[in-house]
Amino acid sequence: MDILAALDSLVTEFESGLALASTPESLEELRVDALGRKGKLAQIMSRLPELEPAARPAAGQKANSVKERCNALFEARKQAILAIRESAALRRFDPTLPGRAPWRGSLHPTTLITEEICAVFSGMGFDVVSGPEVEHDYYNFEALNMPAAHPARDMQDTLYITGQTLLRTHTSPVQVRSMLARRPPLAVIAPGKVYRRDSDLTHTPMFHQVEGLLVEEGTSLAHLRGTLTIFVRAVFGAQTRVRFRPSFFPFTEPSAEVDISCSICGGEGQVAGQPCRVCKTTGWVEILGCGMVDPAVFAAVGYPEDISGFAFGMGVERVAMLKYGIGDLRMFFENDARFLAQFA
Ligand code: 2NM
Repeated sequence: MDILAALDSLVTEFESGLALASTPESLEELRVDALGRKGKLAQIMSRLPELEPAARPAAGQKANSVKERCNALFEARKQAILAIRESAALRRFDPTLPGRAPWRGSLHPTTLITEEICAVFSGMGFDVVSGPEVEHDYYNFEALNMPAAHPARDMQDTLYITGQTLLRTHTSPVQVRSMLARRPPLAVIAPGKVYRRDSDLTHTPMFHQVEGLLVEEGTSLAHLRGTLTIFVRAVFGAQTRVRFRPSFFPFTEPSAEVDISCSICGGEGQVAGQPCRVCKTTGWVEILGCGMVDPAVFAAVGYPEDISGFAFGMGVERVAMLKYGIGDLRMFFENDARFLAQFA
């Protein structure tokens, strides 16, 4: 074949080769094969001396335009292949697939249990009230039958701010404030943070309490027992048994501690033949303290001598631990997302 014809067929072959190539790699292979240093064009050009000297410039010019034409064809085909690839990638994105569920926060178990406790008492007509965490000595101790010299003050390891102000050691001062602000009959429940100078495996310097108070003429221990039994069965289930043990608090007389049948082993003392770690095989766990409000407390708030009422208090973290079988108090304060997400 003469050189000029060879140049023409190089272009046609290159063009049909490009049409068949479908990847940038095979395209590049074609380009090197046709236009590379040892490619077909170079081979054809090596035959230039075969031509008459006068015919050589025209052949050289044609070779150049063949090279340009091939390069242009190559570029166009390459862009087309890349465009196809991109649209294929777009088609692989399926907009009808359901999205990833967004990470949703959840309430802290302390909040959940506080709300649950308050909801049960709200249902029985108690008002939910709150008060300051920085308290005056008077509301935290004095009005609660714990005067300065009273040995009961030693029961509280108090965080003092000044001589007379302190971080409340229980939410009872809120009840005192409620009694001062209202007249009987009244029924209030006071949830909130309380502080004690105590820190070990089973005590934190801050924890949460819910305390309740009901004052109404003719209130008896039976009302207290009935109210707390309804509460316990609402939170721990209708099968839960309740027992009262005599106890002592400066602000109640008589006083009692309330045990419930263990929510983990159902009062059996064993779980799957193993000793229950929550009730330590006794089948009972202490859940709260309570009593009939001491007349000295009523005197401090100026209530009539013949009035009566009951009060009770419980630790929220403790209730949550018993309800959910949480073995370690630290879980409540570490804010490990894996722990918290289980209450979503
Ligand atoms: C408890 C146990 C017993 C209590 C008493 C009062 C008040 F202010 F009315 F006197 N509020 N809370 C009380 C009584 C709290 O917690 C273990």
